[in-house]
Amino acid sequence: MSTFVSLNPTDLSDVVTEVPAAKASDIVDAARRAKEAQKAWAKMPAPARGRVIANAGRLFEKNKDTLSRLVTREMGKVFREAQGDVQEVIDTCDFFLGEGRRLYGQTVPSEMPNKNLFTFRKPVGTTLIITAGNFPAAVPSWYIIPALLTGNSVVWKPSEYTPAISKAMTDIFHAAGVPKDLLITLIADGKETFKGMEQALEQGLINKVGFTGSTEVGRLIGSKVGEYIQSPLLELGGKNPMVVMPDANLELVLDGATFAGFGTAGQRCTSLGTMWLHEDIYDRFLAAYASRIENEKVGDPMQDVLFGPMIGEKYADSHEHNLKMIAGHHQVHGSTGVGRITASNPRNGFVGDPDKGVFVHPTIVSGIKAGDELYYTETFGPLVGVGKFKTLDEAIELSNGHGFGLSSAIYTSDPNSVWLYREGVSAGMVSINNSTSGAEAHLPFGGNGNSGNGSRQSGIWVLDQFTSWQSMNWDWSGKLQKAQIDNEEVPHNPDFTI
Ligand code: UN1
Repeated sequence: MSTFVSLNPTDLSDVVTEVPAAKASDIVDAARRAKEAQKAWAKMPAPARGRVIANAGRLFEKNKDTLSRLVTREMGKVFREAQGDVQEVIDTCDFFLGEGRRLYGQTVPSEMPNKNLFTFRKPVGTTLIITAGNFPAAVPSWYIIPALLTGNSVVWKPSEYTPAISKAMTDIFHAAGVPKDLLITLIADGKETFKGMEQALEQGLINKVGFTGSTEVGRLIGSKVGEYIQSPLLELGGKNPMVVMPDANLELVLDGATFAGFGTAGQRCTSLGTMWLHEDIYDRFLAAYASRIENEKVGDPMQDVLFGPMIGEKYADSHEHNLKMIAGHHQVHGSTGVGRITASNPRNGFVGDPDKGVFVHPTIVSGIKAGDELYYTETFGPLVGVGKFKTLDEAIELSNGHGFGLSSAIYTSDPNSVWLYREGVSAGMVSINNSTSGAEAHLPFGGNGNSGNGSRQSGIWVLDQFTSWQSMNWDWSGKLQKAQIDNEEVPHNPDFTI
């Protein structure tokens, strides 16, 4: 039997867990069981489902410290961020436990007497949720919690890099009262997952696919799901811009760009892609940013560091590959080397032993221009581009021209720039004087263009992903009243003038 072994990326000799690798047929079986389990769950009153979500929230709170430690151990983000990852699960439970008592439909007036119109939300059915390793707790919860609350079942395929975290999460949901077959978690590779998804769709076992990951895979999933007349929930890549106007508070920008670019080792879909600095502050800010990043601590994620290891070897390899996009007209800043941090390619002030884990140098690449490969490629690692602009119009064009549209930020003290940027930028999310990353759990989360198909997660907006509207009309007049045809005209004088 083949298995997945997950290793601690801070210390590769620490085996976190080993789990069986699921096959396509396991995914189909799971979807069949989940479809069966959904029937009774959908009949349960929504407020009762809300109570189950409340139980889950309490259990996540009780287990926050243990789960956060596991997040740091298995995935490598610094402990403070791991706590944030788990807190976002709790926040999502807080939001949706009350939704069980709302899930509002509408009463709508009819054009006929003695007739009433209504709308109801109906669960879509069985969902297949495929998530990435960078937010192993928060992002899955953005799918699982609203999907369950609205009466659906879930087959969850988490990242192969975080099986222990996803098992712990699943156990918590089950302990909270979620029936076993209503949430089934399987670890499979991409190929088997895709095959399983296709077969489950073919057999009518799945009604919604949710996917967080690369644009490339999102495109494959989107086209396949489209063949079955379904629209997936897609949360894909980003090349998130941060525009700095000359009137910005540069101390604030420094903090924002440090966290946005290098928090989670740049492995957030909301991580900073390219900073666009107004020409008047370009040299000054670039020097300050380079020196800040040079002096930040990198290393053991349980210590006080800016960032820890990459999620795993694959992510470090892809970072090294991305470094090849650095061209002759670029300059490199931010560390004592580029690529892997090792004893022979050291980082000043590294915390811990770099040779034990998967660590890479932070890299700032200045001189970015619109035509560069680095301008339009998502890098998903501690690599930040810096470029220059003259006018706000130009900054807006640079913010949009790569075709992604997830997160964006502008730093300015001028409200006119704020409103013009908000209107002009194509991203689904805009931060004003704040990092591109760190979205709150109850605002719509998602992107446009290469970042997504316009679907949104979180808050009330995700309800439209996991429910479909059913309209009902009830004619109690005792006769057939034909809409648009049998309507009474109110007598009036069309020629009247005063
Ligand atoms: C992701 O990287 O897929 O806004 C999600 C943020 C986090 C979520 C990131 N709350 O940075």
